[in-house]
Amino acid sequence: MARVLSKKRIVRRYAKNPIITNDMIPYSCRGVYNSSAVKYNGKYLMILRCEGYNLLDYFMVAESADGYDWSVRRDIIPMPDTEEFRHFGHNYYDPRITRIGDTYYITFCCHAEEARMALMSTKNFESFQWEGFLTGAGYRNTVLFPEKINGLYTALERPNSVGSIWLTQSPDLVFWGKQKPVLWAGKHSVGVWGIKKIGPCGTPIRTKKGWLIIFHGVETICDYEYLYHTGVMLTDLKDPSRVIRVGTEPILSPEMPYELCGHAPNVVFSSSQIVEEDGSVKLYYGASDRYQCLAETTVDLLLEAALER
Ligand code: BMA
Repeated sequence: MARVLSKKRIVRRYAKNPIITNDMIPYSCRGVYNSSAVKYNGKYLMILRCEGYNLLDYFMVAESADGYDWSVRRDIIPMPDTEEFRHFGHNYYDPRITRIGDTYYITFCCHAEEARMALMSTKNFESFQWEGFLTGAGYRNTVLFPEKINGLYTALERPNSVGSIWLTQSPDLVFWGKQKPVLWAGKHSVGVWGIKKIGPCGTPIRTKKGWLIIFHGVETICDYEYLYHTGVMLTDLKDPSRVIRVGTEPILSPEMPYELCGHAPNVVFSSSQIVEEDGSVKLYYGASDRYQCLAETTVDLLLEAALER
């Protein structure tokens, strides 16, 4: 039997998890999870995915001085008042924030008959601009790279039809093309923990060794129950569709009560991480579609998890 080194020591959960719960939200809210954090003007800001008791979604902004203790701003983020956006009612979720220059781009999923990805931007987290849809129907996860690659905006996306991670590029954030598969879901490409489907988590991290990409993998139990894990891979800096290595084991899997038991049991779902100047990483993740949590690691440990087999 092949001996696989355990990746459990890569990530350490914050002892005071969950860091944000529905009690902190001033409106009807049964869960706050899969939210996305960035550093902005020396502060930490997070766009929260909140879910009302009527199952409708809304986004709010939370603030923190240190990334651990959070307070929630009063107002709900106003969403675009366009006919095409109104079609989705209040079914939008899983924001992912990427800073490019002085603009923060927020990709998120809109769900009506099917899921499609949308884009908003902000420079100050007070007012938000609607940028339009990034995909047609059939996509649930898109995250932008923090810089243009070979002169083009670049994103990772997940077509639901194949449940795998693809790369797509655009000259203007409007017209997308040059799609290439990056990593297929499956036992041999990822491992049993990514057998059913996979999708990108937060903004890819540039390192000297390549793009460090955190992604989720979904395992099926008894053919019907889903278990969500978090893993890492490393891809080529010049051609991020070229995988250098996929970490064998997940770095985070549902184990704590708040991950095992919530509105969707057995889910850890990260949409963002903050890389500090000293190389430490705050990995924010949603737990069981109910709570917002934090785990800590470093870029070096994540690289080790991706490269060590
Ligand atoms: C995915 C998304 C996530 C959710 C996960 C587990 O398809 O909808 O928002 O956390 O399922 O329910």
